[in-house]
Amino acid sequence: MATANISNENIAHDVHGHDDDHHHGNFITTYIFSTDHKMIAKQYLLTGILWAFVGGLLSIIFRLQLGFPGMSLEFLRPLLGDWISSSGSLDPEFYLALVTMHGTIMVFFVLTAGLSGTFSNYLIPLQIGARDMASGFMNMLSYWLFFLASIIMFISLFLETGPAAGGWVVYPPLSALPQAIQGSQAGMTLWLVAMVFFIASQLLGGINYITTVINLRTSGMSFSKLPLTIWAFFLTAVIGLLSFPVLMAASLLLVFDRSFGTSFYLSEIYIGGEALPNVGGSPILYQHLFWFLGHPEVYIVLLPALGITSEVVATNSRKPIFGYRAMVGSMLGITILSFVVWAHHMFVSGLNPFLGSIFMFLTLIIAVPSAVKVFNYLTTLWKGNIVFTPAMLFSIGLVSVFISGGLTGIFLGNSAIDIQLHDTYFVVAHFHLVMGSASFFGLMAGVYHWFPKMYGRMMDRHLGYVHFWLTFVGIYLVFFPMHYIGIAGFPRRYYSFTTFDILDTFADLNMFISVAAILTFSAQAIFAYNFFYSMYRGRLAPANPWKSNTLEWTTSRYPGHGNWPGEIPKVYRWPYDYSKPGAKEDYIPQHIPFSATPESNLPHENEMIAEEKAAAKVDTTSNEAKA
Ligand code: HEM
Ligand SMILES: [Cu+2]
Repeated sequence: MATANISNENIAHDVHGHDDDHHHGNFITTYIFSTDHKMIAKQYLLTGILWAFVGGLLSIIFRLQLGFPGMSLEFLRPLLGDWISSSGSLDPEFYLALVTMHGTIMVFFVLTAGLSGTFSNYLIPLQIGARDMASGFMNMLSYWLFFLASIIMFISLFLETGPAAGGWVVYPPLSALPQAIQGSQAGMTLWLVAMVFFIASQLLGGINYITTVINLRTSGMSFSKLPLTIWAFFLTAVIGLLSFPVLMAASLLLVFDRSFGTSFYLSEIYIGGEALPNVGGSPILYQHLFWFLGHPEVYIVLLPALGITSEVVATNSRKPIFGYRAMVGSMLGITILSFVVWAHHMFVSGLNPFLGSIFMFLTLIIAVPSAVKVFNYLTTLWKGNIVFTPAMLFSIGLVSVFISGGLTGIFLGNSAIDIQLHDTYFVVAHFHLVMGSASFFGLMAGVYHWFPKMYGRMMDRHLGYVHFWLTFVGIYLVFFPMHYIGIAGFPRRYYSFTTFDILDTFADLNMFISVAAILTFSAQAIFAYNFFYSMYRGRLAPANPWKSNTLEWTTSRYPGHGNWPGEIPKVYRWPYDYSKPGAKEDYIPQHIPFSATPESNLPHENEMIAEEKAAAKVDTTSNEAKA
């Protein structure tokens, strides 16, 4: 295999006219400092899976505390040492640190890097017909900056004072005052430094994705023929490029406040009876800066998952995606709107109620493009000749959790209602369904769908089914009850609720949630086994196992660096030519010229707008003449 790679590579390079000389195919340049987008994608995927395991484990630890408040956690002492107090319960400060690390790792390292990093890297060049990203070197740098960031964050777990404890949003003044709590000391500095590296990585990656999509599309691959995955990755990169720098600035200013005596976020503040010299800053400024990334971030996480779902649903319904233009339009709408709703996270920050009503209005408009997408998924499924692959189940599961979690967004978006629900478990339920679970399902759909391309082998579909059903049922069991305890007033981020009589009523439900969480987490072992076993022992994958139209399935089983050994295929049609009336097969890949399928060259009804229809008519007649 290694030799095949090298020869492919040489051919590719001759055709391509690369002048770089760094692919000698040795271990380091092939597997570690690789500039091949496919290898970088696999690095992102494996690192993402690793952090998903760590992040999940952290949540299991704090769920134990919440579900079984009286239980002795002594058995965790080998893992947690002094974070288990002498009474056998979890150290309260460490509880908050666990929540913080869980959120940060899951949002940034698993769902941003692991999901978007993997599939943007893997699919952009392969689906648009390019040999690699615009800059392979920057791409490699992007992965390694991410890796460095994640290691810095991880190391903070081993500090004597523990990792950052301030929630994934690390609001000042708590985060700005090292003397406030243990979790504001070195751990907070490492958190901020890690985020700066992570954002640098995201910016390098994003610039590459955008440049590649704009400049390196193969002949015929117009924007209107782009697979929806690529549209999603492209717009995700745009969102990231415009919003991440704001968090980078916010983090740097916070470092200044903490370490260099500035007062960006602090003013007139007393700690332990002592008046601090800070004047003129505002912690609310930080909230604005944070949520200017924080809200778009939820779409940075979600859009790629929605793109993957479009691809998987169309392929496995054997139908053209319904409303391609509406899908692109709604993603554009989401992209733009995601920048103007950030203050819906700040309804209780003392925001002027008039401003609140404007943000409420803008927030509720986002429901429109979201609903358009849901409608189009369902209409694509409607009367489809559905093939229930594991990827398809996870995609349908995504649509389900996206609806369930999206609906509660409409409640929260109303500023008057949000005042009751803010910082309760209702919010936790909302975002875990709509962001956490939906994106996780998108990640899984992507892995099951593209595994055969990435590793040349098939995953076991029966294990995939078991994995899906346990996860799907498990996720609802975990997050659905949270709505109820949230409406009843159960606050988020409380370490112990048993000291308040009123909260005692939730003990049973909390135990239920914890048990469900442990089972759902354990079920992921089935996936891990299937993934790693299939990588080496899975059935060899056929060239195009799902009979899909997109270009990645036209490459060889182990495409070398450069993707296509000879010329890059040209593109003639959009990616959703499934079940065309008159066609011999129920799919016609994008690189098949119209002249090869004259019997079926009339467009699907909803495929083209008027002038394109006219052009297509001319096209088909001339093709027919040729044929
Ligand atoms: C119909 C669309 C949506 C609306 C109207 C909406 C509205 C809201 C509102 C108002 C809040 C603040 C609640 C509070 O803090 O009290 C919120 C929180 C949140 N939403 Fe949404 N949302 C929507 C969709 C989404 C999507 C698609 C995602 C993820 C991809 C998402 C992720 C989150 C997250 C992560 C939080 C909580 C952040 C935190 O406090 O730590 N939301 N949502
Ligand atoms: Cu938001």
